[in-house]
Amino acid sequence: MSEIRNIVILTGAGVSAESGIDTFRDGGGLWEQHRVEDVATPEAFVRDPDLVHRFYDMRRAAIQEKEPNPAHFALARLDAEWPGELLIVTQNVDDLHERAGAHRVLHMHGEHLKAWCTSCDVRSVWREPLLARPPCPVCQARSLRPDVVWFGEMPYQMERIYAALRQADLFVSIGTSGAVYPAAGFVRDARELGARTLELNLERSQGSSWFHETRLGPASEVVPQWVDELLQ
Ligand code: BJW
Repeated sequence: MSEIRNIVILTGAGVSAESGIDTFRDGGGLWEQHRVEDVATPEAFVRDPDLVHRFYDMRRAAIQEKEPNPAHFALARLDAEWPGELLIVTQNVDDLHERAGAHRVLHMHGEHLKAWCTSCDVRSVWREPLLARPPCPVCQARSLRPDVVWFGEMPYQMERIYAALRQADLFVSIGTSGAVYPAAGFVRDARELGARTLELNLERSQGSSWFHETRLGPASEVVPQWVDELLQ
């Protein structure tokens, strides 16, 4: 492993599953009979803002009760001890990587614990419900929405992600189905740019054939094993 210096890690809902946070596409992937694709869009928010606020208020409250699991802690240890470049690109909107102690984390699909004011364009730390339309703490407009990236919107910090992928010697994907782009395309991008590619997942993802290596198992087991190997 001595030739590996720069690492990009992509995480998805599977890394938080054992913390008790539901994934999107396992077990039916429905919330009150709605598919995620029907609530996580700007069109859904225009059509039925109360429905969308209830969906996010419930999930924002729920994540504050959850705790990081051994996969989050192993990645935080890797972040602390890895001497080269490392970037954890998470699709997750929970804060469990940070609560486990990781610092080099980028939330490409936003964060549950932030609200975005569409009047003044400021993002504020937010832990409370939005259904009652509380005022923006900066401009007082009642225009707050969850600071998450919906289908059809541009994920955050794409330039920084692609810059890291260009430098990566190793790309590791953990607990993501490979169903949602552009994240689902990172393995192909990384591989074409010369990185070794590794998948850690409960089952093979949709883009599994792009990985040089796949290790199957629960994240709480396969991630700590892989981190131990890398740091030994
Ligand atoms: C375990 C485990 C355990 C379980 N241990 N593992 C047609 C073709 C191609 C693309 C498109 C298309 N039509 C439209 C698009 C684009 C669209 C898209 O991809 N749609 C698909 C449905 C096809 N994408 C977009 O619109 C994105 N924007 C965009 O493309 O902008 C233009 C652009 C162009 C070029 C460059 C850049 C930009 C935006 C996507 C936004 C996604 N938002 C959501 C909601 C976020 C807020 C919220 O949380 O509500 O993000 S959707 C949802 O899916 C969420 C997730 O981050 C994302 C990915 O899900 P994830 O994490 O993979 O979860 P699951 O449930 O799918 O999988 C769980 C995995 O865990 C499984 O593999 C299990 O095996 C595993 N697992 N337990 C280990 N214990």
